[in-house]
Amino acid sequence: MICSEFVISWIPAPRLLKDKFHWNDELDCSRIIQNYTVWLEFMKKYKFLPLSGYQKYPIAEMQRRAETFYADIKLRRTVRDFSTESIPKEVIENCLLAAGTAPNGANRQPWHFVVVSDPEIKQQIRQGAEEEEQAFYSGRAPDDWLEALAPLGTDEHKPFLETAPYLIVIFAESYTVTPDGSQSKNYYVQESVGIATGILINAIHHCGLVSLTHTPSPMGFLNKVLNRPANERPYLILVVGYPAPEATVPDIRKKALAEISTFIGNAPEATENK
Ligand code: IYR
Repeated sequence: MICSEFVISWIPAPRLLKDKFHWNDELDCSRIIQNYTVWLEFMKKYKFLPLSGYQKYPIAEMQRRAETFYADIKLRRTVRDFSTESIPKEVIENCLLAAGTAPNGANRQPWHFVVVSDPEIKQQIRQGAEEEEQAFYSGRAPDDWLEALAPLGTDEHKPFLETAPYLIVIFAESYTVTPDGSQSKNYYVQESVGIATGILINAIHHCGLVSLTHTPSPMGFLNKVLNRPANERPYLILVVGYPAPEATVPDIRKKALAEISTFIGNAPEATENK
């Protein structure tokens, strides 16, 4: 027992030991020694680093940051009227680097971002999208869907696909093709790409730009236009730029906290230096 406690506290990431090798505090020394070889092999293969760069804030500061973040992000609006004004490529690059930090399944990072500023390709994307949208709005979409979209004022015309300086076409890698040509499975692909897209939208807003999540359906034409392989599925087109001076947005509201959340339990009051 003493031996087990010693080893468990001495070895980093005891949680991994417990989960992976089913060790627990009640194990005896012989079992630990038996498993220790396995552990050494594991440690040789996988590296762990101390958590660096983590920043803890005093509670008042934490509260202020939460308020400030919300005050800023609630100003984000999905915009459909874009100016043609260009934006620096480095800004897009940094926003993509931010998106690439997203938590994701087994760190497979199953996304690919195609950044389009070429007018000819933008024109082809607009043409492909408008063809699909035409079919959607004039028959494919059920009435209840069209009714739900009515407050947004959308239709089959997508001029922003040509006016906005950048289209970021986001692809989800349903599986990865390794250099030797074999396929390896990706995990939680939709969730992973959704989280990365959320960070990207946030980064773009943070820079003082606007975006539109556009999802022509189906989007298979994007593989052809952008020459992307079969393991990549179009996820959405993020239209990025400045709003047109005359841009308008629909008069819609976000749900209140009580509508979107349920708190269970009375968490003890937060105190400093715990
Ligand atoms: N893809 C179409 C329809 C559309 C669907 C949803 I759900 C929206 O929130 C907005 C639009 C279009 O882009 O017009």
